[in-house]
Amino acid sequence: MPAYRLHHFPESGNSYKLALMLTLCGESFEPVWTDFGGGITRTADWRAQVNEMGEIPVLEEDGRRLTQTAPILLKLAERYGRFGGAAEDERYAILRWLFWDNHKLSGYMATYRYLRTFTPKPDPQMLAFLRRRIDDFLGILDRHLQESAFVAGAQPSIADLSMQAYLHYPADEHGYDFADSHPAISAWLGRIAALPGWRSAYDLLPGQRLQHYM
Ligand SMILES: N[C@@H](CCC(=O)N[C@@H](CS)C(=O)NCC(=O)O)C(=O)O
Repeated sequence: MPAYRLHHFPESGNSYKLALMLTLCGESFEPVWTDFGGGITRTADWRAQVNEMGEIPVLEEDGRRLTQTAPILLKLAERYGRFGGAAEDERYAILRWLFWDNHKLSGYMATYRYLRTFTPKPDPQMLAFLRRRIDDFLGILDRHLQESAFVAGAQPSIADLSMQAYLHYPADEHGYDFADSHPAISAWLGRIAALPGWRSAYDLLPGQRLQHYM
């Protein structure tokens, strides 16, 4: 198997998606802490050297840089034969929820949590707009999980690993008490955390932490 290096920062749920997948597949990786808070991913140099899209995470496989968690998770699922779904219907469901997660759940939650908790003076109107959108997405997910143990069916998949990432962080960061507001999501997070080898982001991703303003 390749030697992995993961460019990350600990608060990055997107980085955590890959760290967790590798860990559950029994792999280790060299963590490369990135000064996201200091703005390095916005520099032309970093974009030229590391990721033209200006985003964390970046996963290096034997020096080859890969970006975008969804296709990376699909690639790892195929390589390790884990969390990729068995039947065609299940694989379709995984893709469907991965797209939804990237566009909606993770996309909005990452932005909301970052503004809310890790910036000194977030715009209240912006926070209210994002929160309304996330409330809708969480309602959709909670209803889905009332009927299904995992996102794409009875078995855990990379869609679960992707979608749980931003929701598993401490409640004081994202501002939701899921046990109270979304019991099916809360139970699902518990099922994922019970997977053998599961670890939290702050356990898996070392490095300097962002200032917490809340
Ligand atoms: N769809 C991307 C999202 C990556 C992403 O948005 N990463 C954040 C940090 S967790 C970032 O670098 N944001 C920079 C920006 O939006 O300008 C993925 O799945 O890898």
